[in-house]
Amino acid sequence: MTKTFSFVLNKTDGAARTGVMKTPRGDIRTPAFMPVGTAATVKAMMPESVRATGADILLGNTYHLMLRPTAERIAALGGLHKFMNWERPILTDSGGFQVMSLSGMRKLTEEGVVFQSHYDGSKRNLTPERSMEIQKLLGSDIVMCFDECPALPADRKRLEDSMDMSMRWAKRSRDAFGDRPGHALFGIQQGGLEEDLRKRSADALQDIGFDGYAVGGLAVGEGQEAMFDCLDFAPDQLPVDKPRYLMGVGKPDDIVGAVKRGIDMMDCVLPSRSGRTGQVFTRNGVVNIKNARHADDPRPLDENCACPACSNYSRAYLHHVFRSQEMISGMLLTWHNLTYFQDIMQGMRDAISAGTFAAWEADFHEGRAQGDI
Ligand code: PRF
Ligand code: ZN
Repeated sequence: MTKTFSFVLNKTDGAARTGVMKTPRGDIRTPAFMPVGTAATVKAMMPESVRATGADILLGNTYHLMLRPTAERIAALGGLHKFMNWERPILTDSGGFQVMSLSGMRKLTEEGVVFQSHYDGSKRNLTPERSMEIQKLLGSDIVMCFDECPALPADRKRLEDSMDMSMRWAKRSRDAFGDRPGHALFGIQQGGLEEDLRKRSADALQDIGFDGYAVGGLAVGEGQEAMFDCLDFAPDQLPVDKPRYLMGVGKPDDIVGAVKRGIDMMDCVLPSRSGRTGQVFTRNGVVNIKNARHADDPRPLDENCACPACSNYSRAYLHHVFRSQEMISGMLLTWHNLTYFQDIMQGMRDAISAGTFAAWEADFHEGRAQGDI
């Protein structure tokens, strides 16, 4: 097993890429989808079940874990992997994005951000240096720089100032991270939808030097078309030989469109969160299991899915347990959704390897209903 972090690009097909990130905790096949395990759990799933869906890596959150149970407590208990019983790689987000979307009162300065915990209202502080310290205490394999992500639309001056500050924070993150063999530090590109700002950000990050590069600041209100327009140039501004991570994306068609444009990894709460709200993603479109028309339906959710929900239960049963608010509902639907997302990733990896990505993509879009099925 490797002692350092590395990325091997195996094959490209158009702009789409397939390869593998090697880490001391195991390989991550790309394109990769990372299930979100915010509070040291992928909600409703045992870690071995998450693995069974095909996940090579999970995402954890600095923001939530620093507040509860605290990074120091997790470190004292042997680190996040041991704490949550997931021995494979973990990527942690750096906290700034979650502060902006979740915390109460917050104040942003050059130094960092002061905010109120959304759990108990207590006053907290996060800086690039503290974020690096927390992610080290957690034992994260892929550490994210501390950045600021403005919501879109935003005016150009705001995007530019924010991007410049994120680049200064990227340098401070790099300096604070130091040299940690086997652990990777990823920079985060910002700059909204502006091509020249994205380019300046990409160049600033490459001057500092990172093990991988994220495209941040997308999927924040701009819509799919604008996001794809940005992804038509943003990944190309980043190094070819390093992984590219699109943060917080997305729906199945967002993921496919991002991979088509040269993205290697993504994360999103959608498959797990939707599993708990009864929204099911399938090859044919979205199924809302709470809909009364499933009440007598003996068919599985998706005949082509090998997950436990589809192998062993009818839509009628899944409808019943959802309506009855039984815990197995969230468990089965999350398992299905995560399986479907991982099946898409495997399909894309295979197609890129075979040089048939365009045909795979056409097949993916064919017959998908826009509304509920
Ligand atoms: N920065 C960080 N985390 C993020 C984002 C970002 O821009 C996004 C944007 N979609 C999701 N998560 N640090
Ligand atoms: Zn299934």
